[in-house]
Amino acid sequence: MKRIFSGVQPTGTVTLGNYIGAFKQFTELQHDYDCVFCIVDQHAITMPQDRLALRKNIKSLAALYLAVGIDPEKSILFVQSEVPAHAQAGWMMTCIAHIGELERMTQYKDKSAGSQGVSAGLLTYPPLMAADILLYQTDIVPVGDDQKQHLELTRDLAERFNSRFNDILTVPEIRLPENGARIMALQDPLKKMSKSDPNKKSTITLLDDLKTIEKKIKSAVTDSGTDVRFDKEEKPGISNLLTIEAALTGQPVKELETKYEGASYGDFKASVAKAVTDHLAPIQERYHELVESDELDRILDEGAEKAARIANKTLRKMENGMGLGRKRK
Ligand code: ATP
Ligand code: LTN
Repeated sequence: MKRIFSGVQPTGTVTLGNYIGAFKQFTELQHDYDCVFCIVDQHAITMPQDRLALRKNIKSLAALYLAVGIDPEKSILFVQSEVPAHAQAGWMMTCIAHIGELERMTQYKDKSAGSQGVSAGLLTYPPLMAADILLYQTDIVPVGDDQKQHLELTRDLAERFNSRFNDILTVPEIRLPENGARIMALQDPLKKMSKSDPNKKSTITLLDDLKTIEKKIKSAVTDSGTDVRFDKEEKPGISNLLTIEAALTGQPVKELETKYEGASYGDFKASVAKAVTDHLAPIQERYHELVESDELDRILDEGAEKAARIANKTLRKMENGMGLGRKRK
């Protein structure tokens, strides 16, 4: 079976954007691929984090992976810092990456803009992400659209490593969702919905209570027109809501446009809100059963062991290829 790897940062509660762009794909893919999913806490510390909040977010994210339907019998789920091979391989990839190509990453530019004392880790984040992926000889990486540039760099680094040190690493492909690769902020549909957005009215999190979700959708920014039609240029807000409903119900956008012919924005928003709350209610129920359970710790312990077994094999080959340490039998 081909291998899938993906990671999500424990930087706050998972948003509907993360769900549609990433988690939903994960649950669909796990039936046909050998899947490895990671809670990338070492990526989270590239920005300042409160230690207790980070600990809480790690557990919460693990419970959400399971609540949305990741099956630990089928997929490996683990915490990045619990498998040291990531930091080790991350350093090797950092040493073959060029500063210029890292400075060109838009996520780095966005996150460092205007801040003082930007961590060096924010710049060297993409080689660590490359290591995450390459350690598992990954074939496919399902992510949202914002990770495209990091994936292209991962491919370049893998090819560079292979041409300098032997063909050791699999060069991975990106996989974007057909619908919803970039869910936009509710209060500013020209900006992506993001976990760390300070405007909480812009994001729907998977754990928002259902009444709050309804209110947020009802107050989402739209436009001065009256027709419910998909048009990203003229109607980014309406198009975003149509994308959300289509992704969650599986109904094509075209069909939704027909369904809403003649409907008011108010009716349309109420119906989108219902699609979202119907979808999230059972996920929230499972989450609350899991988050404080011993089962969660057991799954993560086992996940880290299984992940380390795969990762260490590649790590040894990489060290051998580069000439690190003494050759071991
Ligand atoms: P942060 O705000 O801390 O940067 P984030 O919301 O961008 O966080 P990540 O942990 O960086 O979330 O991303 C997890 C996954 O969700 C990635 O695959 C990413 O591409 C995807 N993703 C993030 N935001 C969106 C979005 N608005 N629409 C679709 N997919 C998204
Ligand atoms: N950079 C990603 C998180 C991430 C990731 C990965 C995604 C870290 N390592 C490996 C896919 C594969 C982000 O910010 N969403």
